[in-house]
Amino acid sequence: MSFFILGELLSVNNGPVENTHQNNRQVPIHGIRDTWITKVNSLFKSKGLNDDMWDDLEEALILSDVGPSVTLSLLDKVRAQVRLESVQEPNTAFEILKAEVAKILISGKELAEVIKTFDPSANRCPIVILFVGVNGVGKTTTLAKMAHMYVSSGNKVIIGAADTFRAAAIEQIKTLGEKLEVTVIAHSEGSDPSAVVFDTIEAAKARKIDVALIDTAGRMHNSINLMDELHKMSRVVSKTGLEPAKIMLVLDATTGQNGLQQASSFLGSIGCDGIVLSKLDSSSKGGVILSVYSEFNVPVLYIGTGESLNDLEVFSPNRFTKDLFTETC
Ligand SMILES: Nc1nc2c(ncn2[C@@H]2O[C@H](COP(=O)(O)OP(=O)(O)OP(=O)(O)O)[C@@H](O)[C@H]2O)c(=O)[nH]1
Ligand SMILES: [Mg+2]
Repeated sequence: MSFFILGELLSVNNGPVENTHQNNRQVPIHGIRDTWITKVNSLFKSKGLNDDMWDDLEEALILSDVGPSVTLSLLDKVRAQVRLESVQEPNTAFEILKAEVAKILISGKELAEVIKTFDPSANRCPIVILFVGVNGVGKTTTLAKMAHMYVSSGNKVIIGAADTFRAAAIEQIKTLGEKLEVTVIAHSEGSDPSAVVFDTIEAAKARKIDVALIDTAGRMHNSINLMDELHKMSRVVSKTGLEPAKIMLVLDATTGQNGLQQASSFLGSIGCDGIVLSKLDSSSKGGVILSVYSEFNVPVLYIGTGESLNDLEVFSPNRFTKDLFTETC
């Protein structure tokens, strides 16, 4: 059986706009070879189309983080079509499932259009991006990866250390800034994060910077004060006369459905312009991408595939779907 290697599938050129931010590495991702779709494929092959198989399929999808509601809706559609067309062949049923998976992934907002809004050459600069999410999901690491990506494509970048909650966060981002040779605007621990945002934007305007990346403290979606603080940071950007800040929600792929719950609350409170799914290299459950697509009307723009600066890839649903199908046959 050929294996579906997510990292390789997603690191492929997907058109001129995405290419601006693309690194073209082919990354062998360890630990996620045996993904949900390979399990599903072998279920079809080994069991045939009996009740037992449909039950196992439901379980396999849920355990793979596809999520209960997406799983049930997918299976309803596949079974209805299998009945309608009197399908007997497991392979044909598998094809129907794959077609339904494809519909979910390509029904999201037009990715190229959204990616364009993050492209300095197509927008009024500086573009300001706030990285938000719960504690430890990979916000700061993702910010550094994106800084690296922007710098590598010839853009001028500045970083705002608006996680003033703990001193270690300020040191962490300063160290990354030194490594990237990017200026970091920082205040002291405990200071007002909105003031950091303001100073970062002033510096960005004065220095004709293309992109200002703002690191924010991890926060639980249900903390009203902390969510208000995010709103305030976002308002500061609008008041400076720039385009509204782009909210980049970082989601940890290893937290599966819990992460999705948190994300949905973030979206309900502050909204977001794009999602980065971090730590996909540590997750054997690629199915979470389906849940993100079908539950939120916000696209996954990037995926995190490791801890180093190069480990960020543009997520390409078309490519993902196409290769998913060919690799599992
Ligand atoms: N394997 C892997 N690890 C990652 C990835 N992204 C981030 N990490 C690791 O996750 C841990 C937390 O990353 P941070 O970037 O500090 O997370 P954060 O959201 O800024 O954390 P707080 O500021 O404390 O809320 C670090 O050990 C990172 O190296 C990824 O894509 N893959
Ligand atoms: Mg952080």
